Amino acid sequence: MAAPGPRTTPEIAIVGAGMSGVLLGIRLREAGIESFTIYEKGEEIGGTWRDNTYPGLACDIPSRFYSYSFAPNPEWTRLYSPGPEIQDYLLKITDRYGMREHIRFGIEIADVRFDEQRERWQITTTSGERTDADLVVCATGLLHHPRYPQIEGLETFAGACFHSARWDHEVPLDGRRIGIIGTGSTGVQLTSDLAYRAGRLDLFARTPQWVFPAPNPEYPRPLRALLQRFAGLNRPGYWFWGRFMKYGIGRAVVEEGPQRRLADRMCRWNLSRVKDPELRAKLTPQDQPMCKRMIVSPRYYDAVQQPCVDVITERIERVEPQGVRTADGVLHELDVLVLATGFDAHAYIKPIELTGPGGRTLDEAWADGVRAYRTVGVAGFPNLFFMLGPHSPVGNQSLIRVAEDQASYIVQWARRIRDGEVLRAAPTQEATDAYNDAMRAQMPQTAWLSGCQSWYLGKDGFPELWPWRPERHEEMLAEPDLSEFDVVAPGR
Ligand code: NA7
Repeated sequence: MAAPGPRTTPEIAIVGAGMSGVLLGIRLREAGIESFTIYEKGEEIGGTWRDNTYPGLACDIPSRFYSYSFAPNPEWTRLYSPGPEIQDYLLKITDRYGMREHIRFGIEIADVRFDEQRERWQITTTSGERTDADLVVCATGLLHHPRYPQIEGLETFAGACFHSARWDHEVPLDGRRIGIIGTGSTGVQLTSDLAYRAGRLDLFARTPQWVFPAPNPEYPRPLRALLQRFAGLNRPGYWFWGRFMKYGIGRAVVEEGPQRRLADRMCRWNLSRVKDPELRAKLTPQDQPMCKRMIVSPRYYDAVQQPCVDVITERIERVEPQGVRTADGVLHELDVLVLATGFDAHAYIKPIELTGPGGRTLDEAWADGVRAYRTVGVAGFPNLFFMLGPHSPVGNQSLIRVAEDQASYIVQWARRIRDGEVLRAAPTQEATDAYNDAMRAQMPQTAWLSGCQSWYLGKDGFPELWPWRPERHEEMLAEPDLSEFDVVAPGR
């Protein structure tokens, strides 16, 4: 039986209206493709920048570079902007590029399965609505599912208790006894803010982390006005910070060399600023800098030296109605308990059920560990792409830059479908295996396997990050390599 004819108006379903889903919409429209829908389960765009509203929230990438390359933002107030500014920026871009008319808010996708007869994906929402798509893109984000700790008695706490990504703004903070569990980027940013507001702050630090002392200067008003007036002046900032990240930390995390040594020294020097030797010992990590995601903060060590702050490294035994009891028997009485315990970065599209041709599910395909093709495709799953999917995080780089590489790659496939060159295409198993083998061979050069636990590691203990220099990601996604795909043309 001949395959169906060309899909000149390909239906494209994008799941998620965060930074990457909106970006893909903008790029599709630029390519003259308007037949796309972005499904968003929430009531607003923004993904992680919509969900996270905790005090002290900021991006750890310089904002001039944490911007869409085609839409610089003259209004950034600081080198590392606060979270609300980033969400504001994303809202403006969504409106400026007319993306709202493509977004269906409040629609949660439950099931995506390939209909072999019609050679299309069939999508079912949680309310039972069904629709078809020629191309499905999972833009569901990386840091999306809060991870709640398994601590005995957590539910018995009598005060306010919430995850950092589900901040309860009704709860007063000033002058109160606040506990924070977790010392990742979130715990560090929270501490840097709450140390100056709390009556007492107990920081439960199971594993201390290295902190890079990047300053965070304010951009003066006259400069912002100038950048507003002359748009071209924004370009050097993007270029400079892009280079800085690419040749600095972008090298340090994936290879030995002067960048890694410098980052290492900067972190150690930063820690040496903690005067009290006992406190300094508590804050000294056992692993190498950058094994976990490097934390960027100019204020953290000043914050932990505030008289109201207590860094607690004793193991948490349980939570009781009055507070947290540690293994030494001490009860740390609290009014507010914040769980800065991170996210399940390995859920990807879950809880959506995804079933490809032959009834093979994505869970089955990834039973032995996550194996994607060049961060975007999956062998045996045609016309299915990921944005910020497996191995996408390019160590401490701007995920916007990473998403831009992926968006232009996906648009190239969408064009081929629209132009009748392709009906469906999936990466071959052989190409996928070769890519994953090369990645594994490279991993020992990175800093992530130097002996720590982190959200970078997948269930097979293998980091789900990009192990090469950032420019390799751009190169690998510059153009589809057709020899690595099983391609079916229309009508064949
Ligand atoms: P992270 O970086 O995953 O940090 C989570 C923190 O929570 C980390 O310090 C964990 O300690 C701690 N944690 C988790 N569970 C527990 C329990 N049960 N008891 C004590 N401590 C616990 O999440 P973040 O939100 O800070 O940052 C995520 C990313 O967002 C970040 O990397 C940036 O890219 C932006 P552990 O180290 O496991 O001992």
